[in-house]
Amino acid sequence: MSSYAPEKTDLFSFGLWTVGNPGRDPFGGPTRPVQNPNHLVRKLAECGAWGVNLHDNDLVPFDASASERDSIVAEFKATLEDSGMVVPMATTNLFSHPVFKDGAFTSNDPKVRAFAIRKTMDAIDLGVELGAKTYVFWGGREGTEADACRDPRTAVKRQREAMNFLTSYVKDNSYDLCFALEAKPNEPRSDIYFSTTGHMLHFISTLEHEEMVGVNPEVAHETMAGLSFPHGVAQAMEAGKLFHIDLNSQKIGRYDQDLRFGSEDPKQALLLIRLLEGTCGGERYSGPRHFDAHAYRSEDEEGVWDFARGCMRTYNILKEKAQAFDADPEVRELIASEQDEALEQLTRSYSSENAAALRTQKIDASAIARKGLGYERLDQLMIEHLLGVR
Ligand code: GLT
Ligand code: MN
Ligand code: MN
Repeated sequence: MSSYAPEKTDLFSFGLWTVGNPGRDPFGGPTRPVQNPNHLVRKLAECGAWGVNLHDNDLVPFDASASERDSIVAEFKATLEDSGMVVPMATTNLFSHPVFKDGAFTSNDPKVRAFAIRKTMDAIDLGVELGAKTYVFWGGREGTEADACRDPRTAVKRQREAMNFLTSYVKDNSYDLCFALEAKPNEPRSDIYFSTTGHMLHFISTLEHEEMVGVNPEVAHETMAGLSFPHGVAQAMEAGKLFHIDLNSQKIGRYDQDLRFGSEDPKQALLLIRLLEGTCGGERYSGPRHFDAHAYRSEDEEGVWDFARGCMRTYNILKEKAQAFDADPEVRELIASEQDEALEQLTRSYSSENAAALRTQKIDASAIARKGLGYERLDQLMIEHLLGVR
């Protein structure tokens, strides 16, 4: 059995905003001091993480002058260098400043939309300067309470215009950067546009440079919507669009909890890791394993590092369990599907001959229906692997 200690090759990353979360919630102020980004990077390196992600304003304050920006960035680059950490992903804060109270790219005010695009251009420059290869878009404020304020189709068009402008900006600057769109159904808005990964996948297919744009699904966000996270991720993978992933944990029907990875949903987390690590077949996901989560509000700084180590350790424990589950001969036997090459040939693609031949096939629906599938046994095996008795 391995020690489950994180290795650089695990590609574990955390946002500055995750381990830097001071424990604020809508009903109470911070319970921990705000930490310096350079300190967070050094501590993440000590914990065994590989990468650190950031919003523009996690590092450079909203109102910093150009020279302040440059000296902050220079110090941060030196810290990355010293600690051996990388910045795989960057993003823009388009939600904290009150100017974005009614959205950024979808706001009704053209000045707000222009400001959002300009802020994102600057933040893309910053991300690229720090080495980021993926740029995340989370439209937290792109939504409504009073839904009559705009035609939702206008919001879709405005979001498309912004994506087309910004992908062209990236190309024009010859940046090696792709975009990953992150969905969320609600919070902080009552209803957020493009509420699930599925909505995003279709939207991407309508963009000018769709090859540059994929998704960044988050466990908590799809779970809030009551959906299966592994199914959403699988659809993104099958479409070649899983460009990034936000790992955390969430109870269904709650506010966005962003809990320590695997803490509430070990079975769903195991199903997810089977996909990401390719233990159930198919291609392995080769991108960053990003933990977009934070420590409980009850914790002090030590608790924050317990939280960060916990995310990575749980991932590696579940990875071992996924490998063992998928290599278990009893599991393999239960999921081995029936083969009937001649029959499958007929339905693989349409022709009038195939359709006619299909009509002549003997298929005994009643006999098939009588046969049990053994899924109770299969699921029990998964539980036994999870509980450590197999
Ligand atoms: C914010 C949000 C996350 C997003 C981040 C990127 S910021 O914390 O809750 O889900 O991924 O903007
Ligand atoms: Mn997220
Ligand atoms: Mn979240």
